[in-house]
Amino acid sequence: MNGNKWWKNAVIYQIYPRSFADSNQDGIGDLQGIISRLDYLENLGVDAVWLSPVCKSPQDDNGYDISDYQDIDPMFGTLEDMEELIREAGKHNIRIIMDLVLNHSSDEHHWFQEAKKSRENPYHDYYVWRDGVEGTPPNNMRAAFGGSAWEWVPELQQYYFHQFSVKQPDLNWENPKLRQEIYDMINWWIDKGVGGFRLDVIDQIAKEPDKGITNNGPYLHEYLRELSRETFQKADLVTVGEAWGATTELAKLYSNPDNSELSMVFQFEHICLDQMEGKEKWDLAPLPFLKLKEVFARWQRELYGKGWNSLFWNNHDLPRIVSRWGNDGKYRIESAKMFAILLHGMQGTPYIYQGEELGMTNAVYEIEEYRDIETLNLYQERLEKGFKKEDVMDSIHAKSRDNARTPMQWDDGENGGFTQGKPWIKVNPNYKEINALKQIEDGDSIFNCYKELIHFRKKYPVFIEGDFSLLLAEDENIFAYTREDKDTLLLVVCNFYNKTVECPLEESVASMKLLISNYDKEKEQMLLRPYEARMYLKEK
Ligand code: TEU
Ligand code: CA
Repeated sequence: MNGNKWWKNAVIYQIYPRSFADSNQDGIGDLQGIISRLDYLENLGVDAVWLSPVCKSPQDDNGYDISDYQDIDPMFGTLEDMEELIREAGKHNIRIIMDLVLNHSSDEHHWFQEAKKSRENPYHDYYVWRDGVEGTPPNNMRAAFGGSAWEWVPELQQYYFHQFSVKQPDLNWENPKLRQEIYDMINWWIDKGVGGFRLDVIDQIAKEPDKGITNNGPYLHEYLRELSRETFQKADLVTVGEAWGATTELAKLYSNPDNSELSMVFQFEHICLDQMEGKEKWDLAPLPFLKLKEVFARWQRELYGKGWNSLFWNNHDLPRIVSRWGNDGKYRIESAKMFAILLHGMQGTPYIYQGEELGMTNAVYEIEEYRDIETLNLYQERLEKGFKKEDVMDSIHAKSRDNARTPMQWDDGENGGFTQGKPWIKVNPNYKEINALKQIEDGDSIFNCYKELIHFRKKYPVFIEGDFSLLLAEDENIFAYTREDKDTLLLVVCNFYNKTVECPLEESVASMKLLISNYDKEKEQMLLRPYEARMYLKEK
């Protein structure tokens, strides 16, 4: 049972290794760089670190194309460095969570190299092949990074299926031998002492391309239960699946308290709200605020006692929240703290993406400065379709994955202290203003706000098990809710916008103590300044 699992009161920090800290000045972050920053992570107070993929990879999709699941890419270090990281992190009470990319491998993985030798090769069936004729793919399914999802291999007179880039052929989960190899590999990592796994696009492993099915295939939960039984359940791990297609109903299966599948999933209902309906993320639309509140409240309510939520605003695929829905100009500090307070009061396991705790912002670059395969392909594709360059750049500035991937800003030295070499992607020029060193020393910084929130989550059990109620559901500016258990009441009140608003909760807060806020603590009347956020507590 998932009753008192450690990850229920944990806060998890995501590292994008190539952009975190560079130890050997080749311009790319690495494992020794992470080891050198463990004190920083311990100071922040996080319990675990999820590393985006560090396994061997030709880096077509920055490591989400793995060519050897049991080795480390030389760009990041060695297997010994990884073992050292697990050990050293352990000394700081930090567990290491690895990113498992199980929907596809790299085309340079030896399985695929074998698979394309002949139809009779024992590895052929590890991938998804269909017969056909050149120029006429089996159907018109599209890959996430542009183009057809089918790639022709003349030697075999067959197409293989890839939901992402051509260099990321989909694995065939129908094959029991492939599944067994995956379990053996996972158990090998468990034996090395990892604390858990994040499972990349896990809802896409049970695809059925002949029926046009990508996610939520009919055998998905059967595969997950087998995977969990053969691996995760043998150890006290946290597992979080990336599931763009999750609904609350599905999330109750994934995160069933009987521990039969995973600990929790990342779901993206809130994340997808600011795009035009039925269109792509690049087709920008204003955030529907009432809907945002409804989505959070529904996930909080429906998973209560029946599953477990993950809580996040950011990851390596998403724009920076302070630029996206906050204010990265005059109210950057206030709005960054507002997002922190709003999220950390909810039920679930919070994930902080590197730099979020500093209020790092989006990058607004020329196209030449972008590195992400998704962004670069999109740019070409839209220009060819006749979109105006300015419009395409607006979309990229708003939504490019590289917004999250610019180097971590450690101090105001060269390249923000990330590297003394040439960084693989341009450092955001605002590093002189926004950096870790400056914020650690400043008691009022965003960093210290996160630190306090993490501390409160560990101090008061109401954060973990308290029941959630949304307040002022129809209010156009304020996001307010309570959490309640038999001993404690917690109240979170946030002004989501850049204006002063009156808050009709004067009576509710009268007997409560202000735990944390993002403005001068003295002002007690219920007039909320731009992006003002307050968290109150009452012991009953
Ligand atoms: O992302 C899954 C995914 O669907 C993304 O392509 C997402 O849709 C996109 O970034 C938002 O536009 C995961 C990883 O997080 C991502 O980094 C990988 O590129 C992708 O899987 C393939 O492994
Ligand atoms: Ca390096």
